[in-house]
Parts: sequence; structure tokens; C-alpha cells
Amino acid sequence: MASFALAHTNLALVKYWGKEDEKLRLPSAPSLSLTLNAFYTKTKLSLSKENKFVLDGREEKGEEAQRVFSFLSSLLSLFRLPSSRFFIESQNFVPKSAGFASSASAFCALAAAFSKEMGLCLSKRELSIASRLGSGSAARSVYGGFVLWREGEGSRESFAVPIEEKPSMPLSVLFLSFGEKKKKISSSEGMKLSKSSPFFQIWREECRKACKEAEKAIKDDSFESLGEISERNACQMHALTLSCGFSYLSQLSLRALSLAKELREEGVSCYWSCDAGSNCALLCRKEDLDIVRKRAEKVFASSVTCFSAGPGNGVEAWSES
Ligand code: 2P0
Repeated sequence: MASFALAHTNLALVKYWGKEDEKLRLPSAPSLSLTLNAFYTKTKLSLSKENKFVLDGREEKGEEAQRVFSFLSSLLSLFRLPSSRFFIESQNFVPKSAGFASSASAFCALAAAFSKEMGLCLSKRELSIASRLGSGSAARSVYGGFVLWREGEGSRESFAVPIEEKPSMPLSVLFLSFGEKKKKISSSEGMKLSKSSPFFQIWREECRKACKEAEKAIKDDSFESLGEISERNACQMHALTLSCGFSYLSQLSLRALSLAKELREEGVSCYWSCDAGSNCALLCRKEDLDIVRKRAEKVFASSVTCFSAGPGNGVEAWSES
């Protein structure tokens, strides 16, 4: 028998950037995301005589495999299960050059396949906690649509909750990939460095405020308010890193920020976001996606590859004999 899981990635509209506990991945502030339909990880897991991890058809033996198996052994201890070994096959349907992490979908799918295979029957809350131990943003991929990850005091309290699993807002995201190879500073390292910023406490407060405002914007179905909150939060995250002497942004990332502003001046609601890399995301109404894509292709010409996505579903898991 083997268990399977499929989890989608998510884009943070209010970013997770800073941890209170690195091992437990307890965030310094709440975050809010949109699960995406276009990008996902599918994972097959079965009990085996030896640990083996195959990613996109190739056996991994280095750091990636180590991270996967140390995550699974932390789940075995968490659920007081006997020591076991696993054969894992994962496929990432996330364009590698798109510059947004596949760790959210990867660890969420892995936790769900593990739970299924071990017969754990976890609630979504427990699955969110388990996924968080693999990668913070994976806690949010348990649900579809708009998702809030509460900061929580301890491990049992830090999990994601759904806000609107099937968003009524006609929202699209256009990802602009500028072909960045590998980021020089990993997210984990960047978060650690950012905690020394004199603005870090302000950042935490801003994220708490932004989550409340974003929840209201979602309830009110106000795309413009949600877009403004997301763009402001992304700018603040990048201002925070700059205050510590480093930045993920390139000239092209900044050009994308001004493109969003230009489009708004022309009457097209478009908002910028950017994670721990130079590639960006533009949020727009579904009906404006073509206009935004055409403008981005005109402005960035051969420097850009565009990928579009809309709201996606939460994680699914099943068994096959
Ligand atoms: C986010 N990012 O909220 C933020 C915005 C990147 C920028 O979550 O250290 O790979 O494994 O818990 O989840 C990327 O960080 O970090 C991330 P770890 P993760 O989506």
C-alpha cells in the first residue's frame, strides 16, 4: 500500500518573515495567503526497508533528503510512533524559475501523505501544525483560497485557519520570473538577519494590523483594499531587509513595482508583491489579466517569463493498494 497527497503552493499577501522559535517554526507575527491553483506538489509515500527520496524522477541524497527525513522523524516522535523508514516520490509542478518556494506545497503534501500512511486521521488543524514543522508557509497550504496563519503562543496554538476557501473575489496573480538562478540568502537566513533590524517590532505590529485589515477586505469583497494592504506589506518586508543591509530586489523588481502603480494610474487595479527573491507577482482582477500580462511582456520583453494562477484548493490525500 502507498499513500498519496497533493498540495498547492500559496502566495503570502501578508508575509511570514521572522521566527520566535526556529526549530518549531513559530512565527513572530500572523500571515495571510492565497492558495494557488496552478502550482502544486504530488507526493507518494510508503513504508520501506530504507529511506529513499526521489524528487522529479531523480534520487536526492544531499541536504534536501536530510531535511525530508529529519522532518519525518520529528513527526514520528510528535505522534509517538515507532521508528520507521520511508520511500518517497515527489513531483513538483512548480516552475523552478518562477522564484516562489515549493517548500509550502512540498512539506504540506509530505505531512498529509505521512498522516494517511500511518493511519493518523489528523484534523486539518493538526495537519497544519505538522506541516509547519517542515516549512512555515506549508502550514497555510492545508486550506484553499484565503488562509490566515495565527502566530500562536506555542506549537499547539500556531496553525492556519481558512478565511474563505472558495474566494468570491475574481482574483488573478501574474508571476514575473526574471530568471534568477538561486537566491544568495535563503528565507531562513534572511528572517534571522532581519530580526536585528531596529524596525522589527514595528514590522510585527504592521503584520498584525495588516492581517486584520486584509480579513475585513476579504469579507467586504474589496479587491482594491486587499491589493493595497498586500503591496504595502511586501514593500515593508523589503524595507526591513534593506534596514539590515541586504535586499532581494533587483532593478527589474523595482520596475515591476512602478508598473503596478502606472497601471493603477491608468485605471487598472494592479498590485505588486515580492518574496525572498527578485521575481515578482502582480495581483489583478481576473478580467484584467490579459492587459496586465501584455504590459508586463512589453515592458520586460525577453527578460521575463510570465505564469498566471488563480485561487486553488486545499491539500488532498488518498491511499492506493
Ligand atoms: C511567506 N516566505 O509568507 C514568506 C514571504 C518568503 C517571503 O514563507 O524557514 O520556506 O522553512 O519556515 O516557509 C519562505 O519561507 O521558511 C516564506 P521556513 P519558508 O510565504
